[in-house]
Amino acid sequence: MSRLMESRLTASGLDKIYRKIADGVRLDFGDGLALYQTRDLTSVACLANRVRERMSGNLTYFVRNLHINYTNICNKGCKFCSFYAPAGDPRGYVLSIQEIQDQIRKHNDVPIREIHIVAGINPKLPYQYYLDLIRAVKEIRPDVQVKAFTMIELAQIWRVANRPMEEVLADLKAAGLDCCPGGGAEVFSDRVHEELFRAKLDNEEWFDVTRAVHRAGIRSNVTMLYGHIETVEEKVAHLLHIRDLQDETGGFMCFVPLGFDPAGTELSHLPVTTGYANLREIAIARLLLDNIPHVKAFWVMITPAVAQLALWYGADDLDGTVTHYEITHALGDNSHHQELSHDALLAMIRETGRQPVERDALYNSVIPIPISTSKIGAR
Ligand code: V47
Repeated sequence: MSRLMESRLTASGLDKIYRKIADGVRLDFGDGLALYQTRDLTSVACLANRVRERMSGNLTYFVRNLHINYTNICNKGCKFCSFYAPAGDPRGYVLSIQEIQDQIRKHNDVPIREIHIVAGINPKLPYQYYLDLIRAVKEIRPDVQVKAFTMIELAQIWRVANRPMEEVLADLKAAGLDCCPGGGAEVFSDRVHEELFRAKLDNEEWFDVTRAVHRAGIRSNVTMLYGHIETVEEKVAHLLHIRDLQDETGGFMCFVPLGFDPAGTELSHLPVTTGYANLREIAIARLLLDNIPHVKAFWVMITPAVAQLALWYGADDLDGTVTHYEITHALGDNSHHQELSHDALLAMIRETGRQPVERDALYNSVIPIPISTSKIGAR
């Protein structure tokens, strides 16, 4: 470590954490608080980047993907959500299997690797709908991987199936489910749960569904929604809960921090998360989640500009080309068309000196990675 960096880390009180990271010692709750307390984000980033490069070298992952939201009708009434429509609301929709296939067919000429499918909790949908949905995707695009259903949706699918969770997961796998997205985790705090998303699974139930999913051999991602009413202590506890669960199951592929977008929600008086806050969440997550292989900078929510910087703040994944995203509108024009071309993503990554790796939903590289270019600084 350079003298400059050493004195900087000492001045910001992070020297103890630096030593732990250098020695491979796990950070604890107090370290998490210290990382949130300092304003010296450059030092936090320097530590996070060290861990990022230890875990992923110079590689930065991205995927050619599509998002499909099969229904916006939802009975959960989460205060942070602008996407949902309660039953009977004229904005409510359910996509038919035919409509879903039509959406996918529009991208027939694109070598998509992942289709990300999530939606509201619509109790009218029968068990068969979920199985048909996955089969319908695989029927017309057998080459793509289906990343579908949050733990909240899986609990609902289990409810309507009225069968043991193990059998439901086996059916979904047989239909073509490859992995699950990380949405719906929000913040594992009873207080925030009660205040913002009381009708949803509680934290223990979320862990139980995740355990069942991982036990069934289905890997998943995990998120944290920040920038609303949560405290720093609740964020550290959330990250440590994820770390504990990963020690137990090993089934998480990627952590995805999601900055709260207040537009159109019951919390619209709150400010939008800043670039500083977004980068800080990525860096601290990289440091605390020492057992999760990837940390995602989801450009749709934090903007492409901040996502690009995040590649030096702990992130090693930019998600993907996307095209259409209904949950939030980071590009600010209020349209759901949110897309980065394959070339734009490559250019964004290369400009930072990182090595792009096109991946599938399970983080397999689409083309073998040349060893010489995976080294830091190689061009
Ligand atoms: O579950 C809802 C969140 C999630 C808002 O797994 C909001 O790779 C911000 O989970 N402002 C869905 N966030 C998105 C998601 C996701 C996205 C990209 C990649 C992956 C992955 C997962 O969005 C929801 C909820 O936690 N959300 N409303 C809002 N107003």
